[in-house]
Amino acid sequence: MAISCDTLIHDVHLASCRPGLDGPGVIRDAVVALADGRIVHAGPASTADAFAAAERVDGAGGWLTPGLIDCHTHLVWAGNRSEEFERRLGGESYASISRGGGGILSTVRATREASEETLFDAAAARLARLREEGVTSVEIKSGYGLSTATEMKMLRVARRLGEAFPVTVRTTLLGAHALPEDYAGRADDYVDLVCSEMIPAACAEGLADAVDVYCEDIAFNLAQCERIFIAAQAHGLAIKAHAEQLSDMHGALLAARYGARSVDHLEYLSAEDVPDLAKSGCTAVLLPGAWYTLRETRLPPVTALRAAEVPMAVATDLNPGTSPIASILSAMNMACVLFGLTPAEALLGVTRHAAFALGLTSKGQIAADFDADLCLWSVTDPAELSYGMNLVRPTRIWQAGRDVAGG
Ligand code: DI6
Ligand code: FE
Repeated sequence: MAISCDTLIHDVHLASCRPGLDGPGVIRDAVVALADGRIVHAGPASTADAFAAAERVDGAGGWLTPGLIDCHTHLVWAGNRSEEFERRLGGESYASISRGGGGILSTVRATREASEETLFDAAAARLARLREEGVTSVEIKSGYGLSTATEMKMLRVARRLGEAFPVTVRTTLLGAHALPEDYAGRADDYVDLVCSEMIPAACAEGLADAVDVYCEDIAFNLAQCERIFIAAQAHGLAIKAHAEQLSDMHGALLAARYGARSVDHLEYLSAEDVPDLAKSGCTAVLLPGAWYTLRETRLPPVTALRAAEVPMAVATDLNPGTSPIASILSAMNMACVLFGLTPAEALLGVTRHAAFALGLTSKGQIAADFDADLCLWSVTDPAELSYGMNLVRPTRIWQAGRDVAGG
């Protein structure tokens, strides 16, 4: 008696991204069966006859990957920073522009003034770019409000994007992104606001899945970040941290000690901090777009992270200042070319490991009982996804078992 299913995808190879298999979990000459939004079977082509499918899809010898996951974006913002881009090309540093009231604070001014609708429309256009490349899950941070009202406005927009489009959205409160002008010289008072007002407000409306901080000498120090981690934990929210981007403050280690799901950037992470990071089970999120845009020179310790088997994720860090790059495939290419990841590691970085960074336990792999988030690629090798820039697009995209390639 054949097993009924909604969709059977045949004549494909799988980059399953499952643990314990070669590279990105290669399974050649396979079939995948989908039912009720889940993967019910992924196995050899010979098992196809066991299924009676409402729809059969001929993969034409192409490759199936899990739906791609962009686990670190700031894609809700108003205004743009092209003027700052020109100043940096002229030799000004990111840090000096920030200290002079530009950078994040210039986006904060524009975002506070923008309506929720204006923010939604601008963010929806950026999200569409990511979805065209096969992104089926995305993390979206606040952090350009730096006031409770505007931080909540940003998180509402992020939640609405997940309701309006076929994409899984995880939201992150990043109130501790920069010190707002109205709190100049009063960083501890502003951290009080983040802990006692922003986090409770986000929880009261169910707007945040995690809390993030910018642990950097131009942002918040270890003691301030620790207070925010304690407040996040008290409210049952996951923890993330922008750490060791521009200096080594050992912020990653502090976040890992508080059970952080991910620590992000890590250019200045010292090799001696890696063993404790590995023990914590935290995911290292690499953001080559910011490294490229800022023309950084200090590389994250990829060799040490690899040797310690710290899961490495790769994300766009899509934001108006340091990574105006709405392309997960370009981030994969830069992770290989600039940071020395292999194409297999880059693909795991936007699937299984990105799922770890967001606590998405049913995503990021092609295996029975995982969500039916999949991309079909007309390529001869999954390495083609990171091989170039703007060379490939998925020919089919399924999100929760629905074909969403068209929109
Ligand atoms: N690190 C970054 O690279 C971004 N935020 C952060 O904590 C910068 C965001 C911006 O410049 O708008
Ligand atoms: Fe970021």
